[in-house]
Amino acid sequence: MIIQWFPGHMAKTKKLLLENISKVDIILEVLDARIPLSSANPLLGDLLEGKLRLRLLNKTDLADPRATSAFLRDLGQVPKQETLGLCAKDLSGKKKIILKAVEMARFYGHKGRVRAMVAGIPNCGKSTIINLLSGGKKAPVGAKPGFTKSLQRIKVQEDFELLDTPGILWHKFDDKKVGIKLALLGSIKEDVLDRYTLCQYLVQFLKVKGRGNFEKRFSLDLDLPFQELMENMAKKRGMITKGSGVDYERVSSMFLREFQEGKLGSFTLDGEEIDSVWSLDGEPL
Ligand SMILES: Nc1nc2c(ncn2[C@@H]2O[C@H](COP(=O)(O)OP(=O)(O)OP(=O)(O)O)[C@@H](O)[C@H]2O)c(=O)[nH]1
Ligand SMILES: [Mg+2]
Repeated sequence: MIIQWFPGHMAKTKKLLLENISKVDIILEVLDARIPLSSANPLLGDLLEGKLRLRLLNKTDLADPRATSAFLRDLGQVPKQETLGLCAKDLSGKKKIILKAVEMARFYGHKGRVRAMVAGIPNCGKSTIINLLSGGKKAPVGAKPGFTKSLQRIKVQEDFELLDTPGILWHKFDDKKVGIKLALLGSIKEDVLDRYTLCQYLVQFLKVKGRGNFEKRFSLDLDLPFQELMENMAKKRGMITKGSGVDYERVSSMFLREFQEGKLGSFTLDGEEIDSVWSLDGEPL
């Protein structure tokens, strides 16, 4: 498995991020509720230097609710940091975020309008959250990682304003398990990891967590030898042709997409409980 990263890009991203951090009072750090640990950037704390930080566990609609509650409880126990669960597609999130951000700022003595910016790794929902807060169409939303480009301030209400441009955080790539989880959820550019192999890891995961949903959806036994399983999925979805046979690339993409969109259930991929039953060490079977 190859995971690539480009140091030049990272240095530029970091400089921009530092510039924008200096313009705000609070950072809204977006995490994917399905991978609250793997979608966090451990270097962000050093860059923030005591700045207020509101962590938003986004996409809770796609995560295991029990795991989300546990993460919300455990992540919020730090001074100057709070954590909120959120589905950015749900309009009620707007009020929750602003209330909490203003409350934190007031608690720490900030008197004027609270200036905020959204930050997070690719595809965690930054643009969707900016749109939710601004109520406008200024920040483009896209399904592919790395979509956001643009910059301005949006006055959301008298006591709260937001930078239109999110801070892009880079992934922590030193841990192979983190890389696999990020790729499974579509947070790493698709061509970085081989999708067929990713599906092998996904099958391993579903065997311990989501067998029922999968077997019902595809009417297939998850214990079939992997290649046979993929072949059968391809047949069911018409991704097989007489001339060229099974289109493994297409069936892999479909499988991953359905998992990412929650069609196979609501799952959390981080945490001791899942780590103890889903081994990402070594090559997939
Ligand atoms: N189900 C669900 N989907 C969400 C949620 N938030 C965002 N999405 C979807 O996740 C995908 C990525 O969202 P974006 O807002 O574009 O993410 P981003 O962080 O701006 O991504 P980049 O600009 O690529 O870094 C889109 O397809 C959104 O519709 C959520 O709370 N629940
Ligand atoms: Mg974006």
